[in-house]
Amino acid sequence: MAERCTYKMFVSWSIYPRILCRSTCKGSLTSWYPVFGALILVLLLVLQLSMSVLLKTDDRPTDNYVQHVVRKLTELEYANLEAKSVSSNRAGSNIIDLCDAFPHALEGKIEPLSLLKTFPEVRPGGFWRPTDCEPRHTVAIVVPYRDRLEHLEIFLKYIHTILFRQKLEYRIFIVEQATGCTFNRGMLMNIGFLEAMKHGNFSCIVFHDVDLLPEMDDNLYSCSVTPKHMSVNIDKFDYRIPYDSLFGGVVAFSKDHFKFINGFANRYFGWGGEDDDIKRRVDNRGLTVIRPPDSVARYSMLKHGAEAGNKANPIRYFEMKRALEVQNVDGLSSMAFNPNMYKVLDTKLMDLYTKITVEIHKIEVLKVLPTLFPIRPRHPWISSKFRKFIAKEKT
Ligand code: UD2
Ligand code: MN
Repeated sequence: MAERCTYKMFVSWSIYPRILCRSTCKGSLTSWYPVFGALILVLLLVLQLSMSVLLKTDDRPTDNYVQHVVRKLTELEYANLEAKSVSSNRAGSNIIDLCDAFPHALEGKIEPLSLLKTFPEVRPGGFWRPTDCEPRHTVAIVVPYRDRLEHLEIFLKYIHTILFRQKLEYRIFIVEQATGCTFNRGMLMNIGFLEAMKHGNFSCIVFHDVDLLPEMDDNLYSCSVTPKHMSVNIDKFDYRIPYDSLFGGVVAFSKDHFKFINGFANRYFGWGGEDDDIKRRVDNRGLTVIRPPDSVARYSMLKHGAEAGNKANPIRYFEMKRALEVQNVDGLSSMAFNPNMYKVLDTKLMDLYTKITVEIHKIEVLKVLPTLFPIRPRHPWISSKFRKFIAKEKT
């Protein structure tokens, strides 16, 4: 009888309302309290365990771990490249080893301004390749430039040290825009790309602002399987990315990917827009952007103000709206279609770089594109100043 009562009580407590149990086996419920207590404790324990597994709050991989994974992945990537290049490079009898994917000379953090020195080993035109091993990458560094001599001098002395340590075959191209037309960073990059290809068969191109100095020598100036944004964390922005889709500063593209997206847009005159536009081009072609780990992608920006010849482009937001629509028209394709868009005035082999001076012809650049404002806007919110600007753009 006692057993039946206990059984009934257990079933009733767990399934039926407690009042039912009280009516059948009054008085013996208290003897089960320790068991219920234990059950509740076990339940709480299980709940806590499953929550910690689901939320994973305290076992996120460390930055070092992420770096390690990225490096392993990159090594795998390099191993594939190695298999290809070994067959082509080692046909002769003078076999030397491929340079390490992560050369031993890399130290991590460097003090930008402590490195300035001269480089007798760099060949005229800013060309260098290691002699003790076969370089894995052939890189063109393309820098858009006008009237920032102070920055250029610091940049050149500094960047060579890092590129030596990384055992790259490289050449630096400074693409200088002649006076007379608003600065056009995107188009200078395209010109740099086309001109660099005349000087060598570069498989990788790093597009680089002149005022950015890498703080870590293991931020590799080589290309990856997808386009790479290298200047993620800059001192000027407290080493935090201002917005997630940022793609300005320093970016690396394989030659094929750069052609695949049709290069930079040429239609951005003045400051801004061209960097967000190229990010849209990359996304539109289904390419993902990779970034080195936060602790590696660190840069210092040399101080500067806004230049008179590079005022903020007032129509950049309008232009960005049609970024995808004109992707195939505006870029490397239009430069091949209309060779009058620019003129190379001079190519000089300087001690530490190749200097390409170009003249950009704005009217020719815009000529190949559909008019941005086909109907003259009559909305009351458009100021007369802006109306005049649009009218000028149309001519
Ligand atoms: C941001 C971007 C830059 C570019 C620009 C908008 C980052 C870190 N930087 O830079 O990549 O998208 O906005 O156009 O995201 N330059 C000259 N002479 C001039 C003007 C410009 O040489 O008179 C060159 C130089 O290489 C310079 C670069 O163009 O570093 C970008 O111009 P900026 O430094 O004035 O623009 P900033 O720092 O706002
Ligand atoms: Mn800058």
